[in-house]
Amino acid sequence: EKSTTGSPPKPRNAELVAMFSRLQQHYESLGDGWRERSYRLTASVLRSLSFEVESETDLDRPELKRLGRKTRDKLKEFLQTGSIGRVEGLQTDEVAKALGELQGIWGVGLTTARRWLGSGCRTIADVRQRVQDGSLRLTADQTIGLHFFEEFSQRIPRTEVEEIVAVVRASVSQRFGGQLRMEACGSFRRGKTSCGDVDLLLCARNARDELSLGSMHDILAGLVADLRGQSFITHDLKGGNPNHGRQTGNGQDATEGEELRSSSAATYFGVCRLPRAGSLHRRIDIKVYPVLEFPFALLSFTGSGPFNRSMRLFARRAGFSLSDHSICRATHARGAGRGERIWTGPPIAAARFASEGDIFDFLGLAYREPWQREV
Ligand code: DCP
Ligand code: MG
Ligand code: MN
Repeated sequence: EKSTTGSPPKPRNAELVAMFSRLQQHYESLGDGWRERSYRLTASVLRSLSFEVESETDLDRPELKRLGRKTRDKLKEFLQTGSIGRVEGLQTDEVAKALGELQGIWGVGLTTARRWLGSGCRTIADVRQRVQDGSLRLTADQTIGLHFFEEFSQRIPRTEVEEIVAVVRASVSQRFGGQLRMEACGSFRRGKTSCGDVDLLLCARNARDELSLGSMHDILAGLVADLRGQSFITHDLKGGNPNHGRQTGNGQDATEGEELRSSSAATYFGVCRLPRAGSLHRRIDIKVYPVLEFPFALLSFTGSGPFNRSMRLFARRAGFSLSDHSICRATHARGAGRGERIWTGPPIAAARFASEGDIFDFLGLAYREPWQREV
C-alpha cells in the first residue's frame, strides 16, 4: 500500500460502504429491487456507524447484529481476507451487456434472460437462430418483441408521439364525445425530446360520466377495437403481469386476480403504426382509471420510475403507502428477524386529492413539475 503524506489511512467503513454500494448498483442495473434495497440498507447502516469495523467482535455490536446472516458473513469475510468474493466476482461487463440485450426484447425479463444466457444464448441473433431451429420456444409477447426488436429499439421523436396521441384522441372523441379525458404520460409528459414508447392515461371527465360509460375494461376494449379497426393498432401484447393479461386485447372479462383488487383500472399494451410510408411500429400503453384515482394514476404513470420509487419511499417513511390508486396509512414493523412486515390501512379519502399537487401537499413535499421528475 502506498502511503501519501498527511492523509490518514482509508477507513475500513468507507471501503465496506463502497463494496456494498457496488453490489447495490449492480443489482439495480439488473432490476433486482429486493437485493438492491437490501444492499442499500447495509451500506447506509455502515455509513452511519459511530465506530470503525475492525475485528469480528465488532460484528456483535447491536448496530451490526441486526443485519442479515449473509451480510454479516460478508463482513466477516472482509475482516478475514480483506475482500469480499461476491464483489470481486461481480458479473463482467460482457455478461451484464448480454443480459441487457436479451431483456431488450419486449416480454423478456431478468429470469428469462438469465435462463437463456445459461444455455449459451447471448445475443438477439442467437435467439433468432434458436427459434428458427426449434430449440427455443417464445411466448406470444416475446415473438412480437423479437420480430420488432429493431423497430422498438428506435426512440420515438416527440413530434411523432404527438401524431400518435392525435390519432388516439380522435378515436376517443369519436366514440366517447367529451366524456373521456386523456393525458399522454411517461417520458412525453416529462418533456423528453424522444420517447421509448407512448403512454396514455384515460379517465371519465367526471364521476357522472363514469357511471354511464361502463367498466374501465369496456371503455378500453371499445377504444382498442376502434384503433385496431383502422389498422393503427397492429398487435396486442399480454404484458408480464397476469392481471394485465387477458382482459383488454380481446375484450374478455377481468381475470380472477383483477377482481380481487380494489381497483377497476384497466391496462392495455400493444403495438401501433402511423399510416404513412416508412413509419415504424411503436409500443403503446393505454390505461383507464376511475375518476377518483386519476391524480394517483397520473403521478405514477408520469414517472420517472426512479422518481416514483423515491416518492414512495418518502411516503413510506412518513407512515403511508403510495400507489397508482391511492394513499393509505401504513405501518412497517420490524420483527425479531430481518423480515419487515407492512400493515396497510384503508385509503385516505380520495375526495381530498383532486390533482397531483394535492398528493405532494399531503406528504408535505414541494410540488415538482413533470419535467422536474427525473430523479
Ligand atoms: N413505471 C413505474 N415502474 C415501472 C414501470 C413504469 O413506476 N416498473 C411508471 C414510471 C414511468 C411510467 O410508468 O415513467 C411509464 O413507463 P415507461 O416504461 O413507458 O417509462 P418512461 O415513459 O418513463 O420512459 P420511456 O421513454 O423509455 O418510455
Ligand atoms: Mg414511456
Ligand atoms: Mn410505457
